[in-house]
Amino acid sequence: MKFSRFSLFIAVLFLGVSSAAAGTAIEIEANDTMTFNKTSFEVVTGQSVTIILKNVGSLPKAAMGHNLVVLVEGFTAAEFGMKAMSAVATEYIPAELADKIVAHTKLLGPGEQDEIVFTAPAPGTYEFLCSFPGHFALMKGVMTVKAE
Ligand SMILES: [Cu+2]
Repeated sequence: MKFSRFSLFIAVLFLGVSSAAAGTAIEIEANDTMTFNKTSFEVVTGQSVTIILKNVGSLPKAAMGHNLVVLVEGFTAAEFGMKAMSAVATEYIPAELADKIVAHTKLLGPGEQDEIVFTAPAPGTYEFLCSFPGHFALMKGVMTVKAE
């Protein structure tokens, strides 16, 4: 009797641990009309977040490449997008803005996809964008991080 109660306790403990550590996956598509099919999503602070970005378009990467950059709280898609335009050599991820980025995918050509994994930061709202020149006007959104 004592032993089975203990087993139950262990099982509950495991369940608790696994649900706390359970991650979430968000799939977002980018297309030739310069849009993300998802412009907002919610996660829980401390949660492991996987973002899968798919470029479902067919235009060449040099004309219609897409990435997804999640910014730190308070830094806007417009600010990042303006500064990213000239960062051709680093695929529109300016080295000087490294501390403004929570996570980013690589730049994707047609039919490509990339996956990024990060831990959801403190509760708040975080803008994300595609930093390919000019795209941030349409390709942006908000990640909301909720408290546990
Ligand atoms: Cu784009």
